[in-house]
Amino acid sequence: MVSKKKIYILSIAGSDSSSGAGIQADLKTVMSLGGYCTVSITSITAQNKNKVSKIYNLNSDLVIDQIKSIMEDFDINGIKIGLVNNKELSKKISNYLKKYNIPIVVDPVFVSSSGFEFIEKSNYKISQLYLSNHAKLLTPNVFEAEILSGLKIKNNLKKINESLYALYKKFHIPILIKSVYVEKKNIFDILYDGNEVKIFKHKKVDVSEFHGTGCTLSSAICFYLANGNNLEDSIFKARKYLLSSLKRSKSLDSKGYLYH
Ligand code: PXL
Repeated sequence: MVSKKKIYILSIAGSDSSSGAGIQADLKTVMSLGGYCTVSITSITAQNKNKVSKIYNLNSDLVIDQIKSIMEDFDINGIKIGLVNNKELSKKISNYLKKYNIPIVVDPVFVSSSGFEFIEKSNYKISQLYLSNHAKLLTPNVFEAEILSGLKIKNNLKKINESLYALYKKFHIPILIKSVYVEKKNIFDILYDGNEVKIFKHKKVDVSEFHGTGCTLSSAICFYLANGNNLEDSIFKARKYLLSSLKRSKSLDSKGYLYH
C-alpha cells in the first residue's frame, strides 16, 4: 500500500502517552501507509486506555511556531487537525492556514475513549467552527455530532440524516459521522457532502473498545486525500485500512490498542 510519490502530512493534535490516539496514532497511520508525518503538538496528555490523568496545553505561539517551521520547510500535501482544546488557539490556527490550498481534515475531538472531556462544550462548538473554516471534511463520532448539531441521534438513520443536514448548514463542508450502530453486526460511517448521503458499511470486528480508531480513520482519510483521491475513495480506502488494523489487533490480542 506504499504510494509512489512521498506524501507529507502535518498533524496538529495532542500527544497520547499510551500511543493509542492523538499524534502517535497519526504518525503510525501515515507512516504505515507510506507517507511522512510531521506534527504540531497542541497538548500533552498523561493517559492509558482507562483514564486521562493529566493534560498540559502548550502555549499557542509554540503551536503556531511548530506549524510555521513545518510549512516553511516541507511541501505538505495534507493537514489533519485533532485535539485543539481552546477557541483562541483554533482561531489562530485557522488564520494561519487560510493561505494554503491543501486538503484539511478536522477530527473534532471532544472526549477521550476513556471518557475524559478535553474541552467545555460552548468553547468546543466555537473552536470547531474556526478549525473547519478551510477544511475539506469534518469527522465527528455520534456523540460529537450530537453536541455540534444540538440534535439527539440515538443510532437512528433518520435522526442521523437530520444531524448531517444541520451540521452541513453550520459548517458548509462535507460531514462524516463515524461509527454509527444502526444494525447489530455492522458499523456505518455516513457522509453528507451537500448533495447526497452516502453510507459506508462494514462488519463489526468483534473486539472490545479500541483506543485511537477515530484518529486513525481521519489521518488515513487525510493521507488518501493528500495523495489525490477524491473524498469518497479516500474514505473507502481509509476504512479498509482501519478495518485491517482492527483485525490484526484482534488476532494479536492487543488489549485495546491498535496495531497499525
Ligand atoms: O481519540 C481522541 C483523542 C484525540 N487526541 C488525544 C487523545 C484522544 C483520546 O484519548 O488522547 C490526544
